[in-house]
Amino acid sequence: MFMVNYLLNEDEVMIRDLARRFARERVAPLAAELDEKEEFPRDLLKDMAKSDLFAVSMPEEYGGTGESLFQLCLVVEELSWACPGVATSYAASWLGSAPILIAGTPEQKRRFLPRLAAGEAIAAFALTEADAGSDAGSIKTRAERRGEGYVLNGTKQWVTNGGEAQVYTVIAMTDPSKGARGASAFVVEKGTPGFSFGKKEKKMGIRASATCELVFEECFIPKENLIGREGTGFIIAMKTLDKARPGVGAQAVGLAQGALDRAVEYAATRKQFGQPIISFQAIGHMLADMATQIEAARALVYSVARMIDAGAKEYSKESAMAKMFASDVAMRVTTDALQIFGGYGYMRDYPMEKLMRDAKVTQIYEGTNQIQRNVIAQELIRQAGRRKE
Ligand code: COS
Repeated sequence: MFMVNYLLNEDEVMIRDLARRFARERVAPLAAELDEKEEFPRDLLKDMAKSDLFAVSMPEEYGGTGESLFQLCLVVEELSWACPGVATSYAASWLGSAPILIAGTPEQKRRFLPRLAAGEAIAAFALTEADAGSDAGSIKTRAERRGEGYVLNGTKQWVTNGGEAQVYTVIAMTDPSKGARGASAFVVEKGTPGFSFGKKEKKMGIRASATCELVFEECFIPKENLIGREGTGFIIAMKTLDKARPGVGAQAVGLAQGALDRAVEYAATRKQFGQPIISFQAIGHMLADMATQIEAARALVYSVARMIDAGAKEYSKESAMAKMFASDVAMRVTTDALQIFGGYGYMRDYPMEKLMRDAKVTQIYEGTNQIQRNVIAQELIRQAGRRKE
């Protein structure tokens, strides 16, 4: 695969190559079967843990390779080339860990991060509810102060890694009268009395990932499991999403690259009218547009991840751009790649229809692309206001 040179350092090349080898040798051969059976890739994740992939973007003092969102994006991109569902299960564990990384106390970090960095446990992030998707501030799950802790009641929906994860970061209302400012973040461990799992969703794509309801019924959580201060849960959730969205961008880039590579290979070998279809300008131009869009998306995702790693204080806008742009590219590229495969592309024996199904969710989850545009527009308005002052 030829790529623009992104000046990766030695560690980054090593991690990318490790993830690439794992993705192509171990994940790719299983992708169709995991999709067909809607099976969670437990064994693959265990082997990823053995290869230290869960240590990526975790602090060194807790067994990680250092906090680098850029490296996480490289791994997610490579896994997505092979199977976006497997990549989702992997990336969602980092998403679930992010509230602890962002706002956890040293004690909470000591308790949870070593297990997560070693891949002995995986994490999940629970914000969305049946009536609170884009409008995340209107969640109803309640965390009521009682004795030395809180009692959780409510249901979370569409939680990636739900049922499979051991560690859950959950956003719940401690003071519903305050709206978004009345939310708080908690860590809840699997097995806590009063915490159970509802229905496992049947999805259109990323079917190798588990998506499940979380049910809290009089679930007591010790106060040591409150992340940050009471009332900061919504902000922690938004900061988590700001950091995680470039990862969705990386997923979109990886899966789009996977679709392009397969389409080029197909177009170079498939003959019609006595010649490989790649020699027809109609196909060549489609491939050229696909390759260019992917490179533009990759450049944006990488530069936003680098910007965050470099310590930028404000990056909601750029993070939303990376997620939105790359996922829109992925949808277009997979649609065109399927078109190049023609009738074969529509058949489930070929990988195109799966990649197109997998691409769709990247425009929806971690904030729909309409919400990303809102975030970007609001920031533009804010910046214009600042310039006037
Ligand atoms: N970082 C820090 N603070 C943020 C923030 C961010 N990225 N986004 C919002 N806030 C703060 C606001 O500054 C505001 O604080 P004050 O109450 O002190 O003014 C508060 O949070 C509420 O923000 P806002 O008024 O913009 O919230 P809305 O109710 O309009 O909700 C959100 C808009 C942010 C929820 C919406 O744009 C969004 O992102 N929805 C998608 C949610 C999502 O991604 N869900 C996926 C679930 S996880 S897979």
